[in-house]
Amino acid sequence: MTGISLIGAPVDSGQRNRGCLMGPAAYRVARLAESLHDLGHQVRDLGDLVLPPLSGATCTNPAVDQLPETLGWTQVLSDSVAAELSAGQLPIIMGGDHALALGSVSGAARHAAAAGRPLFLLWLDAHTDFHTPLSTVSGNLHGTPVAYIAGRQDFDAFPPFPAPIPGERICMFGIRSVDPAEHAALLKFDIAINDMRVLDEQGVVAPLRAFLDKVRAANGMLHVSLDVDFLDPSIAPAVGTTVPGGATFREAHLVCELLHESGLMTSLDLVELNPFLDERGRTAKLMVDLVGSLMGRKVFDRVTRSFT
Ligand code: 4U7
Ligand code: MN
Ligand code: MN
Ligand code: MN
Repeated sequence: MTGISLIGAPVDSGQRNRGCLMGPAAYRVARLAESLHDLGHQVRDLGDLVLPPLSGATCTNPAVDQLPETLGWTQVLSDSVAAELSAGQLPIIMGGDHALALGSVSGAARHAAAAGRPLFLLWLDAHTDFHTPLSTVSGNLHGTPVAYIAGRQDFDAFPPFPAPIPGERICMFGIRSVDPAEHAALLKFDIAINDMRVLDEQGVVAPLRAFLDKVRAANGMLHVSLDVDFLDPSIAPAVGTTVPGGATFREAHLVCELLHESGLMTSLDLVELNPFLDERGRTAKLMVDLVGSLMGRKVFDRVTRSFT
């Protein structure tokens, strides 16, 4: 039994394709809390975070969109995630676009530093999200969190990232869209980038086990950030930035099942769900199903249940 805190983060400032703010409501409609409760967990829904008053922050890159909003979300998310971790809870952030990870991972990093444990990051995404506010061409800040987390420069408007995560502690899965500026920057970091080619050749098990072994050996904390576009758009259409060739239903469940068996995950982001683009709730339902696998549901239970 795990004490889980659901944190609603209606963040829509990281990109221009509006609708992610409806994500937390969609997870509630798809019965995320109830499904976790049925798995035997103690679940608290903390409701939705509220955007604080905005600063007048600006950026020298004129493309950057909604910087003050994203700064506000970063602050409240960091505080909320750090507080839940300190209270011994497993925070699950119901997003919201991926800009929310600027805050959620910052909160996890603050807590890990205070607890004297190293923080590891598993990034499940089609994209590397390794832009800085100065390198982004689209200006969409949902493409920047990993650069912030890894301690890259040029995040002048943001609070310095507490205890940046060294590349060796970051692992990506599902990558199939990297911009030239991200690619150039990634060459200087030792991040394990398991792109779709790696998953085609090796499957998910070997590379994931290798990473989880490192987390376990270091007695690390593990933040998992799950972007809907990690999944193939044919099974998860409710996302603004679809990229063909993503993880299949079984690959995604297997990742979640292995994570559950490891017992290592200490916080989780669910990001980029845009319910406005969904088909009869199927993406929201799939995400709730995947969280079920992450939190202990076995395929056998699913089979049994469909016969009762
Ligand atoms: B997401 C992109 F150009 N790299 O910077 C950009 F391809 O959180 C996409 O992973 C960013 O969905 C995608 O806008 C951010 C683009
Ligand atoms: Mn992302
Ligand atoms: Mn993405
Ligand atoms: Mn996206």
